[in-house]
Amino acid sequence: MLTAGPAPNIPLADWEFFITTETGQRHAWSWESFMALPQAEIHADIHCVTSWSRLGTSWRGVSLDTLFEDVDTRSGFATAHSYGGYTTNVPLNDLLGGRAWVAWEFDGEPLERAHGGPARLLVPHLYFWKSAKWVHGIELTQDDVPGFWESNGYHLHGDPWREERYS
Ligand SMILES: Nc1nc2c(c(=O)[nH]1)N[C@H]1C(S)=C(S)[C@@H](COP(=O)(O)O)O[C@H]1N2
Ligand SMILES: [Mo]
Repeated sequence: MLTAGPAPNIPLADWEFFITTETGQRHAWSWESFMALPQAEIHADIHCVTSWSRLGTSWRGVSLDTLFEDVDTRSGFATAHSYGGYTTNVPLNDLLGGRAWVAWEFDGEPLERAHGGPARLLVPHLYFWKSAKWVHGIELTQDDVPGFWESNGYHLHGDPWREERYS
């Protein structure tokens, strides 16, 4: 599976990235404040659940560790929300420890809209449906709440090495 629905158009002036916690705290970054954060270069292989892989991809973006620095939470799970309505659930642990980014550059170029621009979640160690395109923010939850594909029979976790495809 690839993309559900049309690619939304988000002008940078309107773009924001949020993190909300279980206590209702909301952290948010404008494009400008997001770009002022430390930027990381990412080299990773990505795996789609329908069998294709792309090896040695290069990205630039902000580590979720950076975005979570001032976030105080006891939640174990996260739901990524995309502009356009797509959602996907990921254990918070999988987003931390240098394993997940909000990426805005691919192969040295701004991320194309078709591939999630202005910015997408990048979680290369899980199946690529977890890498939400046009990412808007992350909602922290106590329970693991199935997202779009997860509600349609795909695995809650999605580790390609364990072939966690379906639930
Ligand atoms: N917002 C959103 N993100 C999404 C999807 C989607 O339908 N909507 N599809 C996922 C799936 S199944 C895949 S394989 C990848 C495809 O990313 P690409 O279009 O850059 O190859 O995006 C993931 N992220
Ligand atoms: Mo996919």
